[in-house]
Amino acid sequence: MILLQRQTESQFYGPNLGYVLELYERYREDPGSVDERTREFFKTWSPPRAGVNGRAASCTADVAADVEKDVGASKFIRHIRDFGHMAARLDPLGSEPPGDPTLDPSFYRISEEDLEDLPTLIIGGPVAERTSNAKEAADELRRLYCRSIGYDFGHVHVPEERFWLREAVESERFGGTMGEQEAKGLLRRLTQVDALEKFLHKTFLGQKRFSIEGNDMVVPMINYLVQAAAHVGTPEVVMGMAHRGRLNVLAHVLDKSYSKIFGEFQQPDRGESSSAADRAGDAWVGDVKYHLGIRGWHLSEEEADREVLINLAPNPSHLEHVNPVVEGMARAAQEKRDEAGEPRRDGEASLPILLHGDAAFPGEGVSAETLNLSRLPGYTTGGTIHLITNNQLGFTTEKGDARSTTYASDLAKGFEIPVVHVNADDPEACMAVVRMAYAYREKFGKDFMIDLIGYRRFGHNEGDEPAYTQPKMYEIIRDHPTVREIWAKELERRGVIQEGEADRMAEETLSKMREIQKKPSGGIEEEDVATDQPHTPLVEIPVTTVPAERLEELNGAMLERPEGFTPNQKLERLFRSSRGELDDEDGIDWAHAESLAFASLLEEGVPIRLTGQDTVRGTFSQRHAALYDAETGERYVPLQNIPQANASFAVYNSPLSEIAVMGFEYGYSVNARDALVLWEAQYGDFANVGQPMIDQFIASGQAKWSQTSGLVLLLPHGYEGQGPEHSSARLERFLQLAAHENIRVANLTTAAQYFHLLRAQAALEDNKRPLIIMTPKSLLRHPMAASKLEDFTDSSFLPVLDDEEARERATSVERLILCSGKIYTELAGSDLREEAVDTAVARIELLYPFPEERVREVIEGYPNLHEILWVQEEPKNMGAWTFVDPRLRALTDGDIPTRYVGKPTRPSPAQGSGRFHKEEHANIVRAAFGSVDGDLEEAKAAAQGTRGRAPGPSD
Ligand SMILES: Cc1ncc(C[n+]2csc(CCOP(=O)(O)OP(=O)(O)O)c2C)c(N)n1
Repeated sequence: MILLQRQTESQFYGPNLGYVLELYERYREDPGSVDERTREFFKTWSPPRAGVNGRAASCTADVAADVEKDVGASKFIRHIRDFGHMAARLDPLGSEPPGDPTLDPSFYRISEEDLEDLPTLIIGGPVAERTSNAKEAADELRRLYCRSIGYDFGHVHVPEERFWLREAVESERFGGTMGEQEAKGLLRRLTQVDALEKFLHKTFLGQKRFSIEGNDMVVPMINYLVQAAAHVGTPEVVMGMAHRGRLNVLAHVLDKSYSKIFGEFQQPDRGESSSAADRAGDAWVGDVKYHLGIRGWHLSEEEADREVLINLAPNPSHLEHVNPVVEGMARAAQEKRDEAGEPRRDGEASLPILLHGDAAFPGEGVSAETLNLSRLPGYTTGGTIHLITNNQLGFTTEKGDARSTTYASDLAKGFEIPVVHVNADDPEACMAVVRMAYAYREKFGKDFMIDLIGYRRFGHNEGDEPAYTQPKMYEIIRDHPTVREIWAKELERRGVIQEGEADRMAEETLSKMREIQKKPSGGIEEEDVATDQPHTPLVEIPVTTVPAERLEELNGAMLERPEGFTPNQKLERLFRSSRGELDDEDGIDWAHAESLAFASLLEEGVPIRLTGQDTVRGTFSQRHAALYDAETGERYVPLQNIPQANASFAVYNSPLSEIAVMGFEYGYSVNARDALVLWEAQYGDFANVGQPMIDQFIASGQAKWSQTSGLVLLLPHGYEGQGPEHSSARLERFLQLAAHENIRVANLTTAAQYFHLLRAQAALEDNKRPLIIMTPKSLLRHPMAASKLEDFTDSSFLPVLDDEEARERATSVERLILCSGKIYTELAGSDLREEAVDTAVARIELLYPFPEERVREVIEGYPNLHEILWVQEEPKNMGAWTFVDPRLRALTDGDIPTRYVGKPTRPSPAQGSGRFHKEEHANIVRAAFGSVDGDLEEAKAAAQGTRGRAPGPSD
């Protein structure tokens, strides 16, 4: 209302006038609907009576009718701008747009003649300048907003952006008639796109290619984006897409040669499965050709020396799941990490482009999670260009069954992403839209969504008969001309090309393909299928000790606070007492060890990125990677400020997501090979919300695509009576996925082991592997898990920890308990252990790759063994039992019986009742140290005793 008070009547014009009139109308209908000050203002204000020649006439007796017209006209104009897309002709197959009654002036009881009487001032913007009355202006707006482009911006709340978008549309800055050269170039490109599909269709009959036909404009639109990126010197375009149109994108965006593409069709077995099988045993299993990634270079047309790398991410069949991975890759390319502090981000250093399916985008939750990352400081990539390849069908499913929204793109509106729907049969419109999208990203550094509405010429794949399910639609498609034909006709009409020229162009393109096909093909070239060493063996665990003086210095630096910083007193006291001295008798605890590992790596020039839910503080209040000034709230991150650091340290609380954030970190780790990238789950079991990322990328990315990652997953795991959730990080799942040294899986028991394993992970170079660590909860502060300074300075990571005490009396040991993780502290801390002089307790800290030799050494170190027990806290069908059992048997040739002590098989990982949990664990420990013959009975009885009981309260 300040606006109203400050301005006199004569100052209201254009959108302001419209706004005031609308408000005035509301006031007249219901004075209570406007605020007090506005009411006061309207008591003495009269709406202007507009004449064609501009200035308002003063209010007269017919003011009410005039006001109604003025307000109606103003509303009508606003609705064209906001809802014109409802009347736009967006469907190439000619279906009627839904329309909207508010797009007709009669809805406001005004006629076209009334509009002629009104000035353009009421419209405002560039259209007002080139028209002479409201009728002309409204016609112009209908031309802009209701033809083959639907601008859907009403949800954008930032005024500056909204005005920019409106101005862009109405000035036609990105549209207008295309110049001859560009128009011809576009015809050439569409001819190539069309010819490739037709050629593959005829030549390789029946082979799947997921043709792009019906959405051919995808290719020139992406071409434009790549060219625009090259123009401003963006070094990398990172793209994610699914199967649809991928071959065409490979050929005409990434310049993959026709001969290679044809070669793969000719030798599908070679292209799609294990071309590298000879070298890599049967580890490198490959992937189908429409999933493979590729990296290609594109030269800027204007400046030949400007190259842009186009990085098309490989993707699994799991639609939309590559989205966060691409975002992570793009972010990695945007950050400079070679100096201390936070990484420095340059949003122009990469351009992410995501292609979506019209069924998959609204349907798959990962789409929403990825959009939610777009403006978060730890995840933003300065704007992603999204393009829905909307063919109006998802396999056989129509939109009414596929989504609860009007448009396939509506999800984006919740994130205030501007949306433009465009008819894929109008090439000029499509190019205008993509230009606007790029310019918007440049200007605001935010996402933009293009909903490219086309159709699908064939079935879901080329073997499918679409007429079974969509007979009417396919009747139309059968006779529908291709966009190439439509554009060629238009250019003929404009006189840009001669009659017959387009046909000749098509014939030449096809015959070139025939020529290439006739030449003997080399088939697949090596770099297409394997960009990395597919099967580099793991290195030996390196030496990762750090001298005490260095650790002392780093520790001291981490305890420094900037001048004037007021720490939280309680936390500071805690820090000083527990982290002050490295060699005090309590030892170094888990989180402290982690900070020392990070500090030492930063000193060695290894950048670190650590994210997860509440990770900055740590779920268990253990980490405190950032400190907050008690008076100002200002944040201080010691690891970003230690003078020894030679690389960046990034730590972010993630949004409440698993799948998108895990995918993001995977992508980041793939593209930031210099960095140690860690994702932490709040509790390990929540990681299964991101299971597709684990299955499809982390565990198998290397086998399918030679994509290597050194991502670390930190998964809190351990049975502490907290209920079925919050206990298990599903260790068994990772062990089941483990093969050909694809990942490393650890279940650690000491702070020093954690320190060394983090450092060992950072040391991986060409042989990167994801590392899965079961991290502790109660062990974070458990005295048995704390380590002495010499464990950091003199020892490296040990895959197996033998029982040092029992080793002294090795010949008297008859029973070897093997275990992993937290149950060790229960076994080793038990009074029963003292008495069990015939028993040794050893820990397997690295479960995969299984440290066979070390385990053998431990077993052979006890020459009088009668039996080996595997003791675990997880139910029998979970944890590591089924993984270690055959391996132990193989190691001992069955000479020493191996037995299981623990819970029976169960459908749910943990007890609901804390009390029963305690009892059961006590029984497991008793059974483990029980007599050699009767050991299991007690555990069994304990387990049976709890079976069937009602679980206790849980969250
Ligand atoms: C996560 C997931 N669920 C199901 C499928 C099976 N599937 C493959 S394609 C497809 C339809 C996709 O439709 P749309 O998103 O419109 O893309 P289009 O194939 O039409 O381009 C389905 C359901 C899949 N690949 N991924």
